[in-house]
Amino acid sequence: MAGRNWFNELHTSSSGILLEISKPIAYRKSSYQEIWIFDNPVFGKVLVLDGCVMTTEKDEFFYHEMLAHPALTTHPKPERVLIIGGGDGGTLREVLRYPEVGKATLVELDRDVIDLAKRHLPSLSISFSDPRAEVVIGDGAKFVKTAKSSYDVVLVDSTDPVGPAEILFSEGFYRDIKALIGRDGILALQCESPFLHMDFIKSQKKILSSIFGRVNFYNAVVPTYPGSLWSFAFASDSVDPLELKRKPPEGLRYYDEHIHRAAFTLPPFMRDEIER
Ligand code: AG3
Repeated sequence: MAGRNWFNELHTSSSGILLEISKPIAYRKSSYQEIWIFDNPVFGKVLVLDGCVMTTEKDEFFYHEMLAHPALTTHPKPERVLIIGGGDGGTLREVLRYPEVGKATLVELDRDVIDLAKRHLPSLSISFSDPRAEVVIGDGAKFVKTAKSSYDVVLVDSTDPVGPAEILFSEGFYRDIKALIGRDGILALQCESPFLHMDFIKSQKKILSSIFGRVNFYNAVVPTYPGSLWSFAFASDSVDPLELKRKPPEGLRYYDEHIHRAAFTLPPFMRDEIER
């Protein structure tokens, strides 16, 4: 270990993740946060915001495929998609795999995240050049309050629910989204770790259930995230999350029809907490 450089992120007061920095790639203090990209021999380039690992080149597909595809395979006609956050571009790339999607609008608070992703994370940011992609630099919570268009699917690809992202897990924000997607729309969001943040997940279930007719959770493994098992919420009024309306696109590496079903099957420790 000596003579080598290490990054660590604490996930609890007494555990966390340790990654070697084989090469620093970029550092920027933006108006909102500290953005850091470094190289690691196992995970490739690692994107860190305010000390938290957001994604890595090698394991990003677990998360981005699982945030996007469950909603996109189950919506009857996903033509317009709204992504809140997601400045690295990974979720946008997954959304635009569907020819049905005519327009994907991504609302990111921090233009520096997009700028650095375009420079240093091309495998994630590749779809910013797609003509169907529209980028809005701004506050996602304000955007949904004043948006004029409606959407079929809304995906919230946020940081942890602290600081600027806290509002993206609030009742008011979800109500504004509900008004934009109507009865047939789907909201999917990243919802932290069932192993470490069960109370948070339960509180989200309560808030979402007061607004949407059907609220389900599903899980995926994300090797670099706290607790390794990550949850997502799936909310709508009319869509059955287990009824696939189309085949997933070719070339995915984590998601398929079988993973879809498996992901919505919650392990007992989580199911007991959530269904109580
Ligand atoms: N959004 C969820 C990251 C949460 C990780 N938390 C942490 N490391 N403390 C990721 C955005 C990627 N597009």
